Amino acid sequence: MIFDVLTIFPEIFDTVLGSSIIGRAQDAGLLKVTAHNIRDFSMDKHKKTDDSPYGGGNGLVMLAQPIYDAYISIVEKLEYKPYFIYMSPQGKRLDQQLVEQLAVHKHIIMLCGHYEGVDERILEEIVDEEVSIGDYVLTGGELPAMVLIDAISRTIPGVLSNEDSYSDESHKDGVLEYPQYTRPYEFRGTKVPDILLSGHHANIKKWRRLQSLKRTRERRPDLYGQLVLSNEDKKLLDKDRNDVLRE
Ligand code: 4H3
Repeated sequence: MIFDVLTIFPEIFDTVLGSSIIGRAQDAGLLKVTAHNIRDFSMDKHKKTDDSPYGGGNGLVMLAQPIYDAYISIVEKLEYKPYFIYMSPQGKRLDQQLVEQLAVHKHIIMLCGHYEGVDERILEEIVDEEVSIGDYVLTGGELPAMVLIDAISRTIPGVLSNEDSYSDESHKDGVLEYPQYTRPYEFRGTKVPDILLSGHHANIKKWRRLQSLKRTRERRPDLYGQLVLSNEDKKLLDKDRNDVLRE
């Protein structure tokens, strides 16, 4: 999968996306992230990338021309059209379902805005979709772009190791993850739940499923309301309720 990012701060992508799992995936050729400096495409003698808004008001608006030319420099070599995303608080809110939907594209170009935003004509001309990572405003689209690249990348087969594969984790099937423990057995007076030391894999699986369901019910009633509980799930929750009542 290919990600091209249009930004006035290309250097911040190297460290974040060059480290850890995403960095390893890039080395392995599973994905490639390239940050392009919009400033390189400015026609202005001062390499300007922004100007004051028509109609007046505070702040600056990013110029259409350098963004458009940066875009053309990427697509002119291609015989297909990459999917173009503008990171924006006005976009569709990102969740795991949207991540998976976007992961079908083999090539995504992302535009990171600054200041008061970008000239509307760029959005009309080349943007396929606006995506927001949440209902808050940031000073630039770079952090959202990195969030989106990370979230999409870890759904690509081979990016995560088999052990922590993408298949059984929070939000994948609408429930939160169960609690995890590692050594030592006792930490500041709290022991690891006995079931996890029992070696009984079927019971451990049931216990984890129950913890996931209870956690989701407690912390994310909105997600819990959307769940379709299996008969097995209902049995686990019923048994747990009876156990609690008996205590
Ligand atoms: C995305 C971008 C929040 C998000 C962003 C988000 C700066 C967009 C500029 C940039 C515009 C003005 N803030 N929630 N900020 O995903 O280009 O908003």
